[in-house]
Amino acid sequence: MVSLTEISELLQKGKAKLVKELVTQALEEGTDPRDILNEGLLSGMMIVGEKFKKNEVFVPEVLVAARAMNAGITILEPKLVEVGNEPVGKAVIATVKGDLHDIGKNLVAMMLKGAGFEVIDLGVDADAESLVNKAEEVGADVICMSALLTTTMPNMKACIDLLKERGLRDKYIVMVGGAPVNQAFADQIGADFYTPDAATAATTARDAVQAKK
Ligand code: B1M
Repeated sequence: MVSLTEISELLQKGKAKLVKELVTQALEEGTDPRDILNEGLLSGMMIVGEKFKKNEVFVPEVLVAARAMNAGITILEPKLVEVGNEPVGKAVIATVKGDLHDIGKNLVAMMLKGAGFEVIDLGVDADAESLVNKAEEVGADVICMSALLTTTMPNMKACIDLLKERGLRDKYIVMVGGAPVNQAFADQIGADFYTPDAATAATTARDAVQAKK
């Protein structure tokens, strides 16, 4: 039986190939994919984050751990995504301008797909213009923004301000999240929803779109 602690430890060491192998094996053994995600991958990344904060590891180590995390997520994705029959709506998602962290954003995108959304992912470092323009172009229902840096959080407000400026604010459900973001900040910038994790983001988005229709 694959130990989830071992997956976490291999992720911390950046062993992408082994993480991939053990995640595959754990799935074959019938381990719940959500447990592999939470107790294996995410718990490993949390430890890396703590060490990064204390200067016990540096950017290169964090990068290889992030690669191992993505390798594991690629294997888990089909199991985590159970797309419903009816398309729920369209969501445009990005990590905001100046911010290159994409692991959490990718998880939110994956869970949104699982909740039945068509997801248009603008990647990282997306400015307000590109988010609003893309939402208009595709006829999105939801705009989802992720930020991991306190310095990039204000760029979420820039997007909401641009929507207001163009008279489009009420057209979209605006959702924000990421480690430094909280409900108070979401209220302050006028976002519709803050959610602490990817799974809650997806169910909240689905409920909000259905309530608006
Ligand atoms: Co960076 N980094 N990083 N980093 N990094 C943090 C965020 C930091 C907290 C580390 C620390 O000091 N402890 C710190 C920020 C401090 C601050 O702003 N207060 C930091 C820093 C300082 C930096 C650099 C400035 C370092 C440097 O260069 N000196 C630099 C900035 C680069 C840039 O963006 N311009 C940098 C770079 C990097 C790497 C490139 C090395 C790498 C990113 C790789 C990648 O993403 N492809 C990296 C990583 C991996 C981290 C940590 C260790 C892990 C982040 C992560 O992926 N977590 C992070 C420490 C930490 O957060 N504890 C850290 C796992 C992920 C699943 O969680 O993204 O929070 P998260 O997503 C969660 C929820 O937040 C939520 O769902 C997910 C869970 O289900 N969520 C949403 C996310 N988005 C959502 C949107 C929603 C709803 C929920 O609605 C729309």
